[in-house]
Amino acid sequence: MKPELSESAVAAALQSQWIGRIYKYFSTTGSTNDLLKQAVRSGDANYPPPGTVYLTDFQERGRGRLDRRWEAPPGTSLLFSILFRPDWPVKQQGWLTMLAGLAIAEAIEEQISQPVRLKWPNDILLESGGGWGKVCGILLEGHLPDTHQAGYTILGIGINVNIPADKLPEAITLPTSMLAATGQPVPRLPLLIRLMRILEFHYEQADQGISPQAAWAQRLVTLGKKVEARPFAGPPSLIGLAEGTDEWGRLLVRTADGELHAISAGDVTLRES
Ligand code: BT5
Repeated sequence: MKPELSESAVAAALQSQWIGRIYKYFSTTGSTNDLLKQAVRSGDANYPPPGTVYLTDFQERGRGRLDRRWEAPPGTSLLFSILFRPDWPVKQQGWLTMLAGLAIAEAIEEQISQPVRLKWPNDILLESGGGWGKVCGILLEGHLPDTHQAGYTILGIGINVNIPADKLPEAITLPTSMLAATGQPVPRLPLLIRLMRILEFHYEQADQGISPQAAWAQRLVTLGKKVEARPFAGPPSLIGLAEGTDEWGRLLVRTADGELHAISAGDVTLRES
């Protein structure tokens, strides 16, 4: 039987101009980010082109940030990576995290009519059993241009679409899936097609210098809350009020001594008191 997300099925339904024009499906792989990175490293500045998508139905070594694991039973999720070659200033690369979160939130909302929120910096959340659960994570990996290679950024997306509640993986942040949150299985092809289209729109806006920050920040559950932030670089951990984000997507946390800290990468947990 032809897989639901086969190359011909995606080509026939495609709504986007350049994201997904080149699309490869793998029934199993290690990690789609690794596979696409290999293709980029063995290609040149023009190939594979921006918008190339590699998608799989199962990852043996799916990764989160800091080499954490990303786990999903076969055929239940959207697990894919997209290549970008933004010629943006380095600081603006943070816009990719924001526009990806925004696009994923909008695409999920379209399919299930349930509000989607974001947790700084890269979690996409759905209401599930009285709390916000992580339905999707994103992993951005990149390389700045140098004498040997053109710059690129790979956006890895893992969306828990039809993982049954009792098959959700062990996780730091409460995990959920679209199925677990709504009680209904969700067809994956329309979600993928719409997501590629919406992502393309937001990327083109950013390419024209229009910032995704305001729309992104509006969806953050993190703002106005007392948080514990563990930056990947810098101080080990700080507790304070998440006051806002800056134009590059850094989280601004005010500690009890009145100092404002800007965190560009890390983990955040909400504190009750
Ligand atoms: C992420 O990292 O959330 C990024 C996940 C990116 C996955 C995609 S799938 C396609 C592409 N290819 C890859 O190899 N990766 C990308 P982070 O914020 O560090 O969260 C990782 C943590 O999430 C883990 O340590 C677990 O606690 C938890 N986790 C693992 N699998 C999960 C799942 N399916 N749903 C919710 N949480 C999960």
